[in-house]
Amino acid sequence: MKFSTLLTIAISGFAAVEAHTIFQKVSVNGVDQGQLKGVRAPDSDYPIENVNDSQFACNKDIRHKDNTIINVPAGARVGAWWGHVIGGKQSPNDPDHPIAASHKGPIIVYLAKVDNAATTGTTGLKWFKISEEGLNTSTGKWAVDNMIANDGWNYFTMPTCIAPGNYLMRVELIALHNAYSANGAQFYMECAQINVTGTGTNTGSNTVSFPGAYQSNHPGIQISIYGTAGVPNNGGKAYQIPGPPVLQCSGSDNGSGNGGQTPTEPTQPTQPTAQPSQPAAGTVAKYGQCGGNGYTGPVGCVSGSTCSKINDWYSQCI
Ligand SMILES: *[C@@H]1O[C@H](CO)[C@@H](O)[C@H](O)[C@H]1NC(C)=O
Ligand SMILES: *[C@@H]1O[C@H](CO)[C@@H](O)[C@H](O)[C@H]1NC(C)=O
Ligand SMILES: *[C@@H]1O[C@H](CO)[C@@H](O)[C@H](O)[C@H]1NC(C)=O
Ligand SMILES: *[C@@H]1O[C@H](CO)[C@@H](O)[C@H](O)[C@H]1NC(C)=O
Ligand SMILES: [Cu+2]
Repeated sequence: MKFSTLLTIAISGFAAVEAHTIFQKVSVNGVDQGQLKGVRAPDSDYPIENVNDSQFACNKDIRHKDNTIINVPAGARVGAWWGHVIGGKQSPNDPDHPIAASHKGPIIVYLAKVDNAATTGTTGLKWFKISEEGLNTSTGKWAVDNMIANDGWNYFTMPTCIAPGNYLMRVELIALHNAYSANGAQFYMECAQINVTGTGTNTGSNTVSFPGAYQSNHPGIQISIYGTAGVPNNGGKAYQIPGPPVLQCSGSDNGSGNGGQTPTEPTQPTQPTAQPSQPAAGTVAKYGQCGGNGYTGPVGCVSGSTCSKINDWYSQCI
C-alpha cells in the first residue's frame, strides 16, 4: 500500500479545522469487505468544489489502491462506509466522524462498465446512476443525516438487472452547507472496484461523463438548504438530485443498455416514462432482499426462488 505517514500527519493537521469525509470501505449483504479493500482513496479528506475538475470521477492523489475486486451479486444490499479521515475517527471523541453534521446533502451511486476494475483508468468512462438518496421531506432527513445515524454506512441495492462483469462503483456525497453561493457545494467521492455476478444483461443507460455531468448552477448543486425557521431541511421543499435518472430494471431501461466504454455520447435523456410499477408486496425479485434484522419490506420471493438467510441482517431470494 502506498502510504506516507508524514503526509497523513500533515493532512490530518489541516483536517482538524475542517470536517470532511472519505468513502473507504464496502459491505456486501452485511459482510464487511475490509478497510480500503478494493477502494481507491486519497489520504486527503478534502472535497472537490469544481464540477469540471479533471479528477471529478474518482478523486485525486489516490494513495490507497489494491488489486482487490469485490464480488457483488446483482440484487445485493451494498454498504459504503464513510469516515472523517482514513481509518475513521481523527480523535477518540471525534465529533466530525463520519462527517460533520452540518454537511447535509445527497449520496449518489454510479457504475461504469470496465474490462478490469483493478487496472482501469478513470478518464473517459461512461457512468450510469444506480442509486440516489436526497432529502426525505416527510422526515426532514438528508442522506447524510441517515448515514451519520448508521455510523457511517450508506446502504443501497445493486440492481438485479446489472450484467455480470467488472465495474467501477463511484459513491458520491454532496455537502450543501455552503452551497448557497456559487461553487460552494462540496463533492466527496471515491471509487470501488467491483465484479457483479448474476444473470442480468444491463450495462447501463442514460450514461454520463465525469467531469461533464454536473452544471454548477443546477438547483441541486447551487441551493440554500436552510429553511425559513433556520432549520437545515430545505424548508420542507423537495430537493432535486443532480445527474441522470436512476437505472430502472423494468420498463424502458431493462435492455442491454448503451453503457460500456463506447465513446458515443448518450442520446438525449429519454423523457421520464411512467414510473415502473413496484413489485407488489410479497413478490421480491430474485436476488432481492426478503428478510433480516431491521428489514421491513416484503418477504415473499417470486416463483422460482426462495428466501434464504445469508446472515442475521440479510436474507435473499435465491
Ligand atoms: C464547466 O464547463 C462548462 C463547459 O465548458 C462551462 O459552461 C461551465 O461554466 C464550467 N463551470 C465551471 C464552474 O467552471
Ligand atoms: C421517508 O421516511 C419515511 C420514514 O422513515 C419512510 O417511510 C419513507 O419511505 C421515506 N421516503 C422516501 C422517499 O424514502
Ligand atoms: C467475476 O465473477 C465471476 C462469477 O463468479 C467469476 O467467474 C470471475 O472470475 C470474476 N471476475 C473477477 C475479475 O473477479
Ligand atoms: C423489459 O421492458 C419491456 C418493455 O417495457 C417489457 O415488455 C419487458 O417485460 C421487460 N422485461 C423484463 C425482464 O423486465
Ligand atoms: Cu467538510
